[in-house]
Amino acid sequence: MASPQLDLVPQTDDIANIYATDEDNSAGVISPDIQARWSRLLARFTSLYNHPPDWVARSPGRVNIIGEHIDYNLYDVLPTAISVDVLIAVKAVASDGPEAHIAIANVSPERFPSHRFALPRETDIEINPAKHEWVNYFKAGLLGALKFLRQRQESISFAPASLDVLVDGNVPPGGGISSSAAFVCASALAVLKANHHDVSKQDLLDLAVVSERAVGVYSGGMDQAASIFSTQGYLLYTRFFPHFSVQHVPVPKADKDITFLMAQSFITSNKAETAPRRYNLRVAECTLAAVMLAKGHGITLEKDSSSLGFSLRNFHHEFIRQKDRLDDPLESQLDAVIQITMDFLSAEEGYTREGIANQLEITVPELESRFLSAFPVQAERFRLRQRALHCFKEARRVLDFKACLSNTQKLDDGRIHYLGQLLNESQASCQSDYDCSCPEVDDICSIARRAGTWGSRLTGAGWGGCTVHMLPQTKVEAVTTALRDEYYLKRFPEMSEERLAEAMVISKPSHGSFMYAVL
Ligand code: NG1
Ligand code: MG
Repeated sequence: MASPQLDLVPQTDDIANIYATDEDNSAGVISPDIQARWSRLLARFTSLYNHPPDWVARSPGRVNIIGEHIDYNLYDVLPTAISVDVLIAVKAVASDGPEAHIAIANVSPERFPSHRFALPRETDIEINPAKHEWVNYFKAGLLGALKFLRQRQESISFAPASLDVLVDGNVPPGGGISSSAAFVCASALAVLKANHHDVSKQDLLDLAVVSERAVGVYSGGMDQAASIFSTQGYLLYTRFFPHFSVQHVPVPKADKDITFLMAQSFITSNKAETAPRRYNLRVAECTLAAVMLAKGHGITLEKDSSSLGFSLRNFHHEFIRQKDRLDDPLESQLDAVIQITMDFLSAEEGYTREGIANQLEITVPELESRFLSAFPVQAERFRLRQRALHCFKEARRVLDFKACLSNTQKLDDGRIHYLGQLLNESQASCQSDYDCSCPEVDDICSIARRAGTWGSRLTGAGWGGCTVHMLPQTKVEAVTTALRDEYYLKRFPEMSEERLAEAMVISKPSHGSFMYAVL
């Protein structure tokens, strides 16, 4: 059988909201080497299942350029999709029994073995987060998609289609660039399309954020937003307050071609295990800072959409409203809340539970049940001033970074260095005030800067994970060589070439999720 061809012309008429839009250069979305990977995927699918797929869903990994640990405070962030992605080829097939089934394989079957499982007709499929299987991420997207279809079709007799599925992902797993969001989004998209449903980006986002929690991860929303909404060549200015919205921010031309490099530290901070002392604790500290600042200024906060219901953005808004300054530019609003944080929150070694409870005029058990029980938190001291200062200043840096990109047709050297400085300041703040870096990440950033980056910082949750660097294309060779010699080979002399090849990813802002029809 001849290898099926990929339809490179997006079919904007039927699933316009997911396909590349008209103003995009759709031919540029897929380069010749990527086409080769797609062709291999189609050929593998055909030889495996004896028929070609109908659709290929794609969703990319993401990098957060700036705005770290502020999405759950409902402040704006600036991530973008990167060129590594998850491709899922799918075909709806006849069921061979009363129940539908899923046959799923991966192009690397040694690493990711094939599975086959039944789809219960009226109940949800089960996922065991304790059992770490690659197929869980597909199941998470499948679960979200089927729930969505059941609700939409308002009919319990909705019969999901049996599917043949083949997955090809090249986002390094566990590397801090959201292979999970890429996989879950692509899976949901593939299942929806195979069941004849054209989903909007907003619906896909909402269901993917909830789906990923089924795998045991609390998600702030930034990762899925970047994977779904990004557009090639643009950063995705993502807002969570007062509502979710996105704006595509171009990276203007410069004399030197600007590139982003992602470099893994290979230090893993397993969220499931460390969250009570790290990620969750930061969420709690920010919430407590917001509540303390509000109490100190006679403000009663209404609940918002953040995980614990009281975000720093919410306090900021109410404080500025009280001062009748809501028409002021956001930058000067932030300067005002930075000032009152320094005046009001203690610079001591952090607050105890008793100290916070006293100021809030509640008991310690009340404090614990209201703010420290939604998920486990382990801490003696709560560094409210440092965490709040990081968030407000990081939010300011996001605005400054975006303004610097937006106010010009061409980035001159001065502007480029200013952008790099904001990235470096973000790293310094993550290192000191937010305490979410680690010696290895600091080391990578220093090596990279010495070798010629404009700016280097951690990206994602931190405590290890991934770093992002802004550099001229002409310095890529020097920086990757320096990182290889001075970081990877030094710290991990035993590392295989295969792993080393996954350590660094070079990418320009890339396209978010899309779907291709196979003709
Ligand atoms: P990572 O750990 O890189 O997936 C996490 C959160 C984000 C955001 C960043 C910090 C999840 C799935 N993602 O990213 O929402 O809060 O940390 O900016 O938890
Ligand atoms: Mg993730």
